Amino acid sequence: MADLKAIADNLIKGRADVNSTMPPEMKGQPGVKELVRAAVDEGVDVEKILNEGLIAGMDVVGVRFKNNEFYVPEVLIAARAMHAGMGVIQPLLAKAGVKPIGNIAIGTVKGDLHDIGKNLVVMMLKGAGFQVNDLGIDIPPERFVEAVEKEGAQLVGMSALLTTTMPSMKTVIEALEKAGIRNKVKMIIGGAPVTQSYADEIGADGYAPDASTGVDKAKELLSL
Ligand code: B1M
Repeated sequence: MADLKAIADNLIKGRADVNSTMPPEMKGQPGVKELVRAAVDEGVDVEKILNEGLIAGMDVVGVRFKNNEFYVPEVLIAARAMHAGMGVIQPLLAKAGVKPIGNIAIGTVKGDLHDIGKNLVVMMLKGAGFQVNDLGIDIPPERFVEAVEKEGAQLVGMSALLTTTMPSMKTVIEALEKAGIRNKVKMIIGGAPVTQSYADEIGADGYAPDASTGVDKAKELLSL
C-alpha cells in the first residue's frame, strides 16, 4: 500500500532514489522517486502525494533548518530528493489542473553572483506549493519588472549577498514604481547583509533571514 509518510521520511533523509546511500543501512531500499512512482501506480491522488508526502517532508526540513538542527548540505540533499519526486508527479499535476498557491519571481540582484541562499529559498518555496520563476543571478531591474508585468508574479523576491549590491534592491522597487505596477506586487528581500530595517528603509514589504522564514513571509504577504 502507498506509504506517504515513507515519502516524507525519505525526503527528510535526502534519499532521492534507490541508489542514494544515506543512511547506509537503507542502501537498496526505494527512495522518494520510487515511492512516489509506486503511489502514482496505485492510483493515489497526485495532490495527496504532493501535500502529504513531498510538502509534508519539506515542511519538516524547513523547521529543522530554522532550529539549526539541519544545515545547508542537509537542505540541499532534501531538495534534491524533492526534485526527484516532483519529476514523477509534475506532468500529472499539470494534467490534473492542480493550481500552485501563488506565483513568485525571484532573483539575485544586478552585480551579485551569489545564488546558494537564493536557490534554497526557491526550493523551499517550490516545496510549499508555489510556482517559482527563478530569474537567476545578476538580474537587472527591467527583468523584475517584466516578471510582474508579463509573467504575472504576485510577489517578487530579491536576494543580495554583497553590501555593494544591496542598493540594487531599492533600484528594483523604484523601477516597479516607475512602471506604475508597484501596488500590484509584494516585495520580499533577503541575504546575509540584509536586515528588516533595510527592508523598511527601501520600502520592501517583507524581509526574511532564512529560507523557511521566507516561505512563511511569502504566505503572510499573499494572505495564504
Ligand atoms: Co562571496 N562574499 N564574493 N562568493 N561569499 C561573501 C558574501 C562575503 C561575506 C565573504 C567575506 O568577505 N567574508 C563577501 C561580501 C562582503 C560584503 O559585501 N560585505 C563576499 C565577497 C567580497 C565576494 C567577492 C567580491 C569576492 C571577490 O571576487 N573579491 C565576489 C563577488 C562576486 C559577485 O557576486 N559579483 C564573491 C564571489 C563568491 C563566489 C562566486 C566564490 C561564491 C558564490 C557561489 C554561489 O553563490 N554560486 C561566494 C561565496 C560562496 C560566499 C560565502 C562564502 C558564502 C555565501 C553563501 O552561499 N552562504 C560568503 C561568506 C559567508 O556568508 N559566510 C561570501 C550560504 C547561504 C545558504 O546563505 O546566501 O546568506 P545566504 O542565504 C540565506 C539567507 O541569507 C536567506 O536564506 C538563505 C538560507 O537560509 N536568504 C534569503 C538569501 N536570500 C534570500 C532571499 C529571500 C529570503 C531569504 O527572499 C527573497
